[in-house]
Amino acid sequence: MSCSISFSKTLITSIESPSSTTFCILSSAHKQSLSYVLDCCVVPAPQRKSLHSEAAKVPVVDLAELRSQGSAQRSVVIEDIRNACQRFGFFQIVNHGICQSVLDGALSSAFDFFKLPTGEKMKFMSNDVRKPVRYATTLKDGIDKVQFWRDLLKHYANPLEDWIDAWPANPPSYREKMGNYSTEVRKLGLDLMGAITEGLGLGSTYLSDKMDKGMQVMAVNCYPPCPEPDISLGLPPHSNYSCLTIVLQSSRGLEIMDKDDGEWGAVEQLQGALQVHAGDHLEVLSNGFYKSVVHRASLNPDRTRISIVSLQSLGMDELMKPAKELVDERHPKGYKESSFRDVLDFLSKNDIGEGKSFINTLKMKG
Ligand SMILES: O=C(O)CCC(=O)C(=O)O
Ligand SMILES: [Fe+2]
Repeated sequence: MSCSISFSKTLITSIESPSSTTFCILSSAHKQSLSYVLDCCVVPAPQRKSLHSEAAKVPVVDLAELRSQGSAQRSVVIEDIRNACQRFGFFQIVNHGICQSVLDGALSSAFDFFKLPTGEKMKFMSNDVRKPVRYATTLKDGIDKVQFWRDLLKHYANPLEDWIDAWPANPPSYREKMGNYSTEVRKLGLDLMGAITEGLGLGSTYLSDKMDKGMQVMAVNCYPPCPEPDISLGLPPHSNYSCLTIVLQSSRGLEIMDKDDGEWGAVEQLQGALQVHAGDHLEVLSNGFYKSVVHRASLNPDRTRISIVSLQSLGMDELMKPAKELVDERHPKGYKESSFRDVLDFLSKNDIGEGKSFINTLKMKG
């Protein structure tokens, strides 16, 4: 989309879309300076976060033994992951092997990027979900009916050498620090996918080649402090389209929906831990044995929150389908096959803020 951008001297930058309608760009600095939430950011009452959401009782999996092939403890970790995926589609991990300095480096480079002047960030601004590097101030600027209280920097990361030169060169250490984290978290994601396919009875190398060559998308979210966190949201309820998502956050803010009773629960912050989401393509692979976790980002009045989301999937045109080993008379094939490109087509045509979900388009009627 080509937009003509005009920088007003007011708090809110306006941008003209091809249909010539002017809309607001509320970048993180703009949002931070507001003492109330603009009408365009008020989410409809049914979507708002619950005033007193209970803590979600999600498992914490200790990965220390994951890398010791053949040990009894490794089987316990595999079983813990299987149970967590089946019950919640979500878990936290400790002893994941990524040093604190790499985690801190990624978070500080993200904070520094969002502190840059709006004009610098706007160089990457686009609503084209197919762009390998893109900046936005909600989901899709000028298109979303409700604007979400977040800024986003999204970039592809695998193979790193193909993409890193297109990442922001400002702040100067961004590429190095985010690159280090992307490399580490990708390896961790491959190990976890091995553990997940092993837990499904498919063996640890079932998808390893395809995942190794697959997509890695880093979604770096910045949620500024929000003066009215009860009527606005950082991100609306959705599930992630990837196989696996690993999230590093600076402070708490994620809420997940319990698939059994539909209740929302706030995920506790654990120092040094990472969060793992089962995505839509894992639900497909498992033929519905695992369900992708529905989640949303809530806001707080006091501090900026950063989350760095690593989405890992098969390659752009590689089809994900239910594993044939998991399809039988009692468990008929429940999902159509689809690729990452199909996900992008879906995202370009649909508004997840309106509750549209990719996985629902794949479900086969029994
Ligand atoms: O901020 C978070 O914890 C969640 C972000 C998220 O759901 C996403 O980027 O898909
Ligand atoms: Fe998400």
